[in-house]
Amino acid sequence: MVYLDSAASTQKPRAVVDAMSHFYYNDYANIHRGIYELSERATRIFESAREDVRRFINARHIEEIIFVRGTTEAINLVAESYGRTHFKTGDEVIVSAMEHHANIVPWVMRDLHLKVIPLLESGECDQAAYRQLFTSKTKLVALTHVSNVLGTINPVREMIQIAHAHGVPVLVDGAQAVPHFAVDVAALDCDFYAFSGHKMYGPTGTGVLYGKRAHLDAMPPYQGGGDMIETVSFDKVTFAKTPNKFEAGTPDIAGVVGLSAAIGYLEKIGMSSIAAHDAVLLADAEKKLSTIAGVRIIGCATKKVGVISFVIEGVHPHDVGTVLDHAGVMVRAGHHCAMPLMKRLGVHATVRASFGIYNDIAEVDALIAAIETAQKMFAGRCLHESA
Ligand code: 7TS
Repeated sequence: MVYLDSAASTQKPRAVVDAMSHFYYNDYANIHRGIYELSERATRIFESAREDVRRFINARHIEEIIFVRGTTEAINLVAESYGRTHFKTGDEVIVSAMEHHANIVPWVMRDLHLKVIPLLESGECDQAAYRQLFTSKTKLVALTHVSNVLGTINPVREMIQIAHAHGVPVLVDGAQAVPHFAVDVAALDCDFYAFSGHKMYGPTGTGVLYGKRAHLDAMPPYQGGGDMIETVSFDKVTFAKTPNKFEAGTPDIAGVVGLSAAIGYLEKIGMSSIAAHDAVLLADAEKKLSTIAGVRIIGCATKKVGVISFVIEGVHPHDVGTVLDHAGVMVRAGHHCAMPLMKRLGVHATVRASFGIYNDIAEVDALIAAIETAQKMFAGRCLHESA
């Protein structure tokens, strides 16, 4: 099995699975409500995971960490809650042309007008064009840290400084960044930062919204229910403080325990070692792919993570994916939830290989061999309509 689809979701280390089952077997109860020892223990474990996340992304305050289901929910939370008091129809949000649908659809659903940062041929944001997009109606910049298709690492720190100079806050979609290199939200000075547990070796159903405390304190709750209130009567409700205000209902308690174990696992390896390993795999894959005639790599930014998209002349990406699967090589083929980017690139789909900490050079070689097999099989014919 050669798993090259970590950008979609990572496999889980034993440390994560064991931490979750240990929690269920030994420490499990609902949190924030028990007066008995087991519930207090579960609460302590859950809240210590919040501190682990704070440390992992270098947030200043533990209250700035909100547990959500994933990046998608984090962005929807900002669109709904921050949006309720800050956006009106016709206001503008600046996004890039490389955004995942999760960082497009929530803004469109709020009737905001999207101003789009165009891409250079390299797959990088056109910074000169970005500077021109700000108007008096710009209410937010919502930008991916790393493209899930191109692998491009955006210079978010500089882009945040530009937005702040215009008095505009910035939300960063960090889904593809956090698994690959150390992220420091204090140094970035972003207003919001969203990421998913399942892409960083943690469990599905977990994710984080980081928000600057001043924003979160001023924002109305996202969902209503238990655990997010101070007092309730039939005609008036007062809300709990941040972060509980945003965490209505019973959360994925064991999932958060698993997320904390994933952080511990990554910290033990070291994010700089992870980034170095990623760079080796990417360089090797790019070198070998670029020597195969008929293969075109899409995205050649100077700074990239181990995510590599490509198309093969005369072979539909879905056919490539199928042949690769028969060879035991798992990649993603399709639009990668980035339809506007596909349009900009002039393709319907790409094949995407993405690396994780468990991949090695032999697996890059397996990918290359499987691509050569696909090319031989499809020489002169194509099952699907050609992209
Ligand atoms: N933002 C980016 C940049 C992503 O890559 C993804 C998921 C999301 C947001 C949404 O994350 P979720 O955990 O809330 O679903 N990207 C992909 C992918 O590239 N292949 O499958 C999912």
